[in-house]
Amino acid sequence: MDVPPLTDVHRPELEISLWSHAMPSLLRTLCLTSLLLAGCAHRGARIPDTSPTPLSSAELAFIDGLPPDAPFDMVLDDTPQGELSLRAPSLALTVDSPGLDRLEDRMRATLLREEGVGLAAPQVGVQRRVILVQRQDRDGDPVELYVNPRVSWFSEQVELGWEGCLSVPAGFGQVERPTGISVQYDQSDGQRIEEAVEGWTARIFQHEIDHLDGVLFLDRTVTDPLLPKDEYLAMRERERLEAEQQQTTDTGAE
Ligand code: NI
Repeated sequence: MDVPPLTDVHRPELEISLWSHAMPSLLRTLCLTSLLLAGCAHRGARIPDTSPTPLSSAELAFIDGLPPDAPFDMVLDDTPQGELSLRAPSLALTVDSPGLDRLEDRMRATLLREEGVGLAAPQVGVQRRVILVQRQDRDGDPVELYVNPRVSWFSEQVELGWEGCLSVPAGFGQVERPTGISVQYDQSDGQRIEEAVEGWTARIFQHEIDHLDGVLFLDRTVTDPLLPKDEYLAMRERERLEAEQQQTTDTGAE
């Protein structure tokens, strides 16, 4: 997730491309459309519910193609790879899979370079249910890795908020999302735990977990057309200055 001013196979790719070639385009479109509609209609839907498997030799070769401190290339939505990787559901991963540590290192290097607050593995070409989330609700805003995350509960209360995406260069848009969630994920010791998350961090979790089901914020935004990045940054800067001025006025009135 990209919000700079707010602090701000079994190789899946091969399977998908085989699937893509083998299937007539109309049928393919219908399948993708159904996946997207399913993703939109049921916020908590996980598609598909696969058993976790370790990274394949082809996935490991891709991850180990560069050193652990080397960022991945981002998969962008307006490219042929983006249309497949970003729109396909990702597979569950075993938490003790060889290579997960290198995947994490390279994803962290990517998030750092992109100055984002969250990243999902399919955004770097790895079709697995793995995300990074900056926990702005914790001291020091640590970036943490989550394996097989799933939202198990959504609050009825919702709010609009601006979102961007490292895979969507077109711009930013407002998305209505529940303000609180419960998220389940697998810990490294194999335990599956559930945690309540609120506010901005809950929004990041929802955005990243959407990626694992092939859903982009574009599917949920009420902003049409998107606000280009330079205009978005200018708007946030204006808001910041206005808030500062208001604070000065308030202080002067005391
Ligand atoms: Ni994103």
